[in-house]
Amino acid sequence: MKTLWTPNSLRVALVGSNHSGKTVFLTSLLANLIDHDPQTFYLRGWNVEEAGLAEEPMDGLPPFPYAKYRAELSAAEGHPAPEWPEKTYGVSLACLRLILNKRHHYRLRELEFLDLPGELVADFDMCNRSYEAWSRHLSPRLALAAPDAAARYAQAAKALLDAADRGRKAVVALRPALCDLYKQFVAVLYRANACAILTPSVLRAPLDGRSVGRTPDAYAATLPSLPCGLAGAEFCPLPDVLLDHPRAAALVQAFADGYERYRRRLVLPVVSWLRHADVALYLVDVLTLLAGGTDAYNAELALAPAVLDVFRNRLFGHSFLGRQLARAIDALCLTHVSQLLLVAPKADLVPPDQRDHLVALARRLFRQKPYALNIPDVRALSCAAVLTTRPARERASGADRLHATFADGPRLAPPLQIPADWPADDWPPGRYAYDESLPPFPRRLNQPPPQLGLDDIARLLLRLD
Ligand SMILES: Nc1nc2c(ncn2[C@@H]2O[C@H](COP(=O)(O)OP(=O)(O)O)[C@@H](O)[C@H]2O)c(=O)[nH]1
Ligand SMILES: [Mg+2]
Repeated sequence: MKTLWTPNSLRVALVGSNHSGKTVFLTSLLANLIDHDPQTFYLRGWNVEEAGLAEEPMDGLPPFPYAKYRAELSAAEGHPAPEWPEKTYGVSLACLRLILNKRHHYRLRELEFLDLPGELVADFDMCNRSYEAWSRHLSPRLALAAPDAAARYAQAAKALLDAADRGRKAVVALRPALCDLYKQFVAVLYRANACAILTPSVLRAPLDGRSVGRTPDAYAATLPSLPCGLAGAEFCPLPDVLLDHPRAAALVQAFADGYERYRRRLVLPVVSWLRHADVALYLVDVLTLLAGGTDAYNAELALAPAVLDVFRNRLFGHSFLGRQLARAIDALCLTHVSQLLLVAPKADLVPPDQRDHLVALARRLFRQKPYALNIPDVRALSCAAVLTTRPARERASGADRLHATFADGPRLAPPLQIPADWPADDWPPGRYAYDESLPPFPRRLNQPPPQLGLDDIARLLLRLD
């Protein structure tokens, strides 16, 4: 028996906005590897001889709740109908060890993935910025997404400061009122489809896992009860006019303390794990961006550099020397990540002849030079982690359509025209609307879900090409 016993382990940074399909992607990939069927999941003639998922916490992170998600998707173990996994609230780690066999040649592989709430990505900008730098960095982006609300926020914040000044009240005491003002601004950003840049992310994925409501109205109703940061150490970005105001120094310091606690507890552990990744797998949810209109597109675009910077910058702190060092290292193009996979998910919702468009759109979102990065190998692909549709023909017109089960039952999906490039002109939300289908996960727990192109990605990750 020929065996390559050195474990070939690969750390995969699975990133993407909230709802881009990370948890489903990971669950289906694990299912297809753990219960590998060489007929449906092509690994170039390799078979999975043995697969084991670590069940203990690693690197201080809890294990990915694979069995729970698997059972949800399969309508097994007490779930009345198949359902997509619930929104992710915590960070967890999946570590899969595989023994692969091809004609008595053996390979040992180890894949590690971090599953995180997509909302946390909006906090990545904190990783190498002081509170003030973060706040100043954020302001123009927020203003771009909702200019009127941004101006109102700045005016109201300044009015609070002036009133405290006139009443000779301690400006530090304005903290809760300012956080409340910021939350009102956040409600508008949410309505403006700028969810991707909403930060601190606990405003969308609270640490206690409570649900925040998906419609703008339901979300706005939950907001007042959510802490803006860690409970007891709340903070929010401040308009520049306050940051620059000499009377606001103590307030800025108090927010900086809350920010620092939040950053150390929530952001840095995740970012440090991601920095040591070998492969970055970025789920670019092209379908949702198209459906969300220009604003959703702009929000993702604003977020992308922060995501990709994680793989480039180093944690050198805010000191002058630290910044110089980071710059020097940038210039040397040193990076751990050797491969960036831009993956357009949910390809099953797109008619087969338009799936190439998804790939082109995923690639073109990152057309700008700075994001071409210093990663040697950048590829764009599309996949459906779970294939929920099948081709069908519309009776009346004879047109090719897709059939799937939706919340209202099985039927044809609405026709969808994916453009070959991002629309040159503004496009409103809903122009490229699509319906979310339900998972057709087999009920048998050891039968992996059907997929599309997920095996291509598995081959890349397992280095079987
Ligand atoms: N049709 C289809 N829908 C998917 C697929 N993957 C994810 N989805 C949809 O995207 C939603 C969000 O997926 P999830 O993995 O929870 O996203 P996350 O927030 O990035 O972890 C799911 O509830 C599904 O509606 C897929 O492969 N095919
Ligand atoms: Mg998730």
